[in-house]
Amino acid sequence: MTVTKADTARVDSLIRDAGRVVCVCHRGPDGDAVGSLLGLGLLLRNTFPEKTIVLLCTDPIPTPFHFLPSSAGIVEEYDFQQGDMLIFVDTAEPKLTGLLDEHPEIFTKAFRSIVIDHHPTNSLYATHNVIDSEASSTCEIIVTIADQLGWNIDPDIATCLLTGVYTDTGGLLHSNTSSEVYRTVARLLRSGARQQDMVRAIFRTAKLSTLKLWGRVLEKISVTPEGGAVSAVTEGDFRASGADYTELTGAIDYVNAVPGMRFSMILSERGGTVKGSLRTLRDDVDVSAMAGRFSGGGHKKAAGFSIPGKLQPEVRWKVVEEQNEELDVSGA
Ligand SMILES: [Mn+2]
Repeated sequence: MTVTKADTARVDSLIRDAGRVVCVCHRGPDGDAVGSLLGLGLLLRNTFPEKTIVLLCTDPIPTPFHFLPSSAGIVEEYDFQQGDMLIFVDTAEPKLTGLLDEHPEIFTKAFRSIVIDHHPTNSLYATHNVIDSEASSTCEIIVTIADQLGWNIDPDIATCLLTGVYTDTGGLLHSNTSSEVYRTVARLLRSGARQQDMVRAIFRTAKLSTLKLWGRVLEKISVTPEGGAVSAVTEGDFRASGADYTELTGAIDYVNAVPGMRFSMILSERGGTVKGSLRTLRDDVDVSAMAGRFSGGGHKKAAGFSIPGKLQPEVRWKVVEEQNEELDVSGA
C-alpha cells in the first residue's frame, strides 16, 4: 500500500470540514510517535490557522524529546465533543492510544477520523486510513502528504519529522533505511531540520540511570537453544538503577548484536505486565509473527507484545566432569 493523491485529497477535505482537529499518538510514545504528532500538528496549525488543533498523548513525553518545538503543548487528557475530527498517527490499533476504555465513541462512525501509519498490522479503524507499510516511519508518510498538499515544512516541523525518520530507522542503520528514507532526510535538511540538535538529544545523551539499566540488560544476556539472545529486566532492576520504563528503549539493539542469533528479545516487568521487545537481523525470521502468538505485533524485523504477569528467573546448573586433571594434593 502506498499513499495516493486521492488519499491526500481526502485528508485535506476531512480537515477542512472539521470543527476541531485532535491529533493522537500511541501511549508509551517513541520518536516517531512524538515526531509525527508534533510535525503534523504544527503543519496543521500553520496551514489552517483558523482551526483549533489539539495534540494528545495519554502518556508523558519522554525527556529526550523535550527539545522538540511545542512538545510542552501536548496534552494528556481531552474532552471530546461532537464535530471533532481525529487524526491517529503511528498507532496500529485503538487500544494503543490509551483512550479506548474511556472514549470508545471516538473509534466509531460517530466521529470522523484519519489514521496515518506504517505498521502492516494496522487494523484500519478510522473512517479514512492512510497506511504505507513500505514507509520507514509515520513521519516519512507525513512528509509525502505535506508535499502532495503543498503544506510548508518550516525548520521546526522538519526537525520533528526528521526525529521520527531517524529513531524508527535506528539512526539510518536498520534495514528499513530505503533510498526513499535518504530522499526524505535530504528534503527535511533542505527545509532547515536541526539534525545535530536531534542527534545530540536522542542518540548522544544517556542519563546515568539509563546506562546503569542497560548494564543490567547486557549482563543478563543469555543464548537460548532456539538461537535467541534474550535478556530480562525486573521491577527490581528498574528500582536499583533508578530508571523508568522508557529508559529501556534502545537497549535491544545491543542484545541484537550477538553474532549468529536468529532473533533477540528483552523481557521487562512493568507493574502487572511483562513487555517483550523482539528484533532480528535475518530475512527468514518474522518476529511480528512471534509477537503475534502473545497478542502482540509490529514489523517483520522489530515487534513487541505485552501480557499480564511477572518474571521468574530460571537458573540451570549442570555438573561437568573435569577432564584429564589429576587431583593435586601436594599443596605446592
Ligand atoms: Mn513508527
